[in-house]
Amino acid sequence: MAEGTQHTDEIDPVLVIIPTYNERENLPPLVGRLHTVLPQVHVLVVDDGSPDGTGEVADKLANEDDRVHVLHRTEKAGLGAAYIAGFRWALERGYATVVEMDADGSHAPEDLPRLLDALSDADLVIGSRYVPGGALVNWPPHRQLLSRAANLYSRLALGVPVSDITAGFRAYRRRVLERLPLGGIASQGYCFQIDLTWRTADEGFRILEVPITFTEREVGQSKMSGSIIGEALVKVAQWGLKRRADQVRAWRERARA
Ligand SMILES: Nc1nc2c(ncn2[C@@H]2O[C@H](COP(=O)(O)OP(=O)(O)O)[C@@H](O)[C@H]2O)c(=O)[nH]1
Ligand SMILES: [Mg+2]
Repeated sequence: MAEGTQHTDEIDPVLVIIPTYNERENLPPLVGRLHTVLPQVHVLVVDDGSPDGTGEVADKLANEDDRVHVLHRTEKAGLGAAYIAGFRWALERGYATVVEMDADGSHAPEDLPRLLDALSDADLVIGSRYVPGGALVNWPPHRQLLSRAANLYSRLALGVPVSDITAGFRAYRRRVLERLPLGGIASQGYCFQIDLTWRTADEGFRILEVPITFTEREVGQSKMSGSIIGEALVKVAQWGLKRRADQVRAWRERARA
């Protein structure tokens, strides 16, 4: 553990960060479900100036409920940048646990208590579609194929033993976020999840996967795009090559010693 970090195993207080881009219909019912299951958790909506008015919907929720907060950003800058801004906000305010959750209902708040329970044995808990008990509902075959391929590619390139490395339903202990170089993480799209996973593993933190059921959104549109896939392909290859080179250097040094 890094010097100066808190040596605490407290899970509370918990902040759930929900990044939004055009999710005005999805957000209120989701926050309602979350607070039914876990009344004590706080929510931070990170909205990138959604043209559909999601930011105003979030402001209204925040005005009515002290547990809800909103971070307004001026332009659509990607999932990664939204989460980094949210992580900084959480660290500044002393949250012990920081949760990532999509706004579209794909991640069931009803699964969150199991993620938080698993944190007592871990620093990062990933809600996984690909461990026994995990499931996919209504996800089109081409998205399943893309997700499986991304996971296989990432595992081969990076050698990180995680079944669902792109998963976006996660709980981090604050000590992980304190240790990672948040200012140096440039991943914009969904490869942000891959990026944080290998960095967390490399720092020696314990990662656990718990099964979740991922349900495709019923309202609104996916923001997945060709440029998001392209960014992931290039970045994962770069990280993989660098990690392999580092390993070879370490072997050589050990052989020389
Ligand atoms: N703030 C912000 N949120 C985003 C951005 N891109 C996607 N999201 C949110 O990230 C979550 C996952 O996106 P989604 O489009 O459902 O991706 P999919 O589930 O992979 O199809 C949703 O809550 C989106 O609103 C972005 O550029 N900025
Ligand atoms: Mg989605």
